[in-house]
Amino acid sequence: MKFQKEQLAAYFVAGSQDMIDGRQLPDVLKTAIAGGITAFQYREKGPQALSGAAKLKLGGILRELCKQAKIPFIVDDDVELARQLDADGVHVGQSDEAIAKVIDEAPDMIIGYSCHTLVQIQKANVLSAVDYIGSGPIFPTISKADADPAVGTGGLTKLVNASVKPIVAIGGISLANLDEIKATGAAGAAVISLLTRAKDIKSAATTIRQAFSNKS
Ligand code: 3NM
Repeated sequence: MKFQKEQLAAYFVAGSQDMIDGRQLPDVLKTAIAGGITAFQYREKGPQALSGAAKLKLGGILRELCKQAKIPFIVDDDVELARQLDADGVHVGQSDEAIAKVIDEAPDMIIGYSCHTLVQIQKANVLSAVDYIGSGPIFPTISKADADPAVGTGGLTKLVNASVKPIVAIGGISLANLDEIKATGAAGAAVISLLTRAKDIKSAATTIRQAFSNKS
C-alpha cells in the first residue's frame, strides 16, 4: 500500500495489553474502523503482551480486518513479524530495531519513525525511506511505561516546523485536546487509550477523523 499523509489522521495503536473490561482487540478494532480510523498499528508491548504463536494469530486477525477496510496495517518494532503478517508498514522508535536495518530490510513497506527531539528530526529528514514521524508524548500518558517527558503542543509545533515529513502526534491525546494538536500542523493523532477506553469507540474514532479532515 502506498503511503499518503491522510492515513495519519486517526491512527489507532493497540495490542492485547491495552484491553480493559474484557474487551477483545478484534472487536475494538472493528468498531474503530466503523468510526473511520485511517490506520492501525499492532503494538504488543510490556509485561502483559502476547508472544510467539498467540501474537502471530491475533496479528493475522487484525491484519485481515485492516485489509478489508483498506487501511494500513503497521507493525510496531518487528520487521520479521511485519513480513510474516504481510503488513503494509513497520514503525520503530529510537531504542527499537535500528532504523538503518529497517530501511534495509523493508524498503517496500511504509516506514514510521518515532522522533522526540529536534536533533532526531534533523537526522530523520535525510532518511528518504522514512514516510512519517511519530512524535510524543505530547501530554503525560498512561499507556507507555518508558515514555519520555511530555513535550506539550509548543514542543510539538517546533518538531512539526523542523520536519520535512508529516508528523503524527502521540501520547495523552484526548477528545478535549484534539483541536490543540491540529493547530500545531500535525497530520493526525495516534491514540491508544482514547479508543481502547472510550465508552463509545465508534463515535470517538469519528471525532478524531473529523478533527483532522481537511474539509473542516
Ligand atoms: N508512544 P495514549 S506515547 C505508544 O511518546 C506510545 O512515542 C509514545 O498512548 C511516544 O494514547 C505512547 O493512551 C502511548 O496516551 C500512547
